[in-house]
Amino acid sequence: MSDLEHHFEATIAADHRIEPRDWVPDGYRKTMIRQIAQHAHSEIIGMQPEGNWITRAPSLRRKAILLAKVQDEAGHGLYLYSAAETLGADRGELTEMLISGRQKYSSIFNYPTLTFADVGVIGWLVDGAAICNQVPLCRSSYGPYARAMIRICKEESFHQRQGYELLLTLMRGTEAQRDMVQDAVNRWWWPSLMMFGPPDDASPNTAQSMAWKIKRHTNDELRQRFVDMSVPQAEKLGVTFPDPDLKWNAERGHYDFGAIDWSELKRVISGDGPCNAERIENRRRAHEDGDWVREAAIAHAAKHSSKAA
Ligand code: FAQ
Repeated sequence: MSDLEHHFEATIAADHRIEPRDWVPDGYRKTMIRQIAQHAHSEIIGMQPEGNWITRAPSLRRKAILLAKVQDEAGHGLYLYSAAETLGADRGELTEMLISGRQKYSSIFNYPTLTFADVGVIGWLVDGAAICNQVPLCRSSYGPYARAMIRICKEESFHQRQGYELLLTLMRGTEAQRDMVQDAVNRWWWPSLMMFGPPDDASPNTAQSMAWKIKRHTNDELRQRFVDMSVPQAEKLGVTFPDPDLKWNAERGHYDFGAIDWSELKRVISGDGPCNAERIENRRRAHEDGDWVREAAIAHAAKHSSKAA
């Protein structure tokens, strides 16, 4: 084993952080870029479902909250692209890979937001699942990613609470508003469970990512944690999850839940979800519309550096 390899292995074994200056195996770099890029793309594409409701938020307060949340997501995306750049990735290339379908983003953002209750349910369940997945990533072995996660998780906690508070308000409203919340929960529950990825026995990356301490828990462990956390929150809210098999298992000390339709996750990841084409088309248009901004920024930087020289 070379000195460089030894340093890498020792850093992982000691639970220290790998930094951009450190040598890493190609596989580690590739996996880290894939995960960070997929995460960044998810934040950026994830602005669309809720962005859909900014102009129709029912009050100035709700609009201000939603605007702030969607702006936070843009910030998370940019922050994560910067982390990917520390591994040698090029931000422009990552965007190209996203809009040409060569890189993935989270399946969850391919579902439509049909009513304002969806905004609350995304905050509660989608941000809730994101936090469950991302808190352990604060201890991920790659320093810039782990540090990005600390700030991102703090903001996701605010997102989760605004969603839950929105739903509590709707549940105190009319019968029609309560029905709207239950309908949104019925549509988002299963896709939220799919956010954690395929089951462990069908997850090609988990074993290596756990060995490299990129991931700290398996997909199924985090999914179970999310279910256990969500059931009491649903009871407090007064809604049910659309799963007749969901019940407490005293022996395991966890909730049992029904079978997930993995064919749906496969379909949505491979581009055939309800909104995939629309999400990518919007992203492509926004990127092309932004061409002149990037050109102007480059021209400005060139002018600045030639003046300084
Ligand atoms: N959707 O072997 P595994 C947010 C892919 S939160 C799409 O298990 P891994 C906040 C996977 O990449 C959402 N693709 O993979 C927000 C792999 O692809 P490959 C984003 C999925 O990496 C809230 C293949 O399937 N969060 O944005 C999905 O070990 C509200 C095989 O899977 C993150 O990205 C999926 N659900 O584990 C924003 C967190 N699941 O190799 C706006 C960081 C799996 O074939 C509003 N990422 N795939 O190219 C992770 O923790 C991991 O990457 C997992 C997947 C757990 C997602």
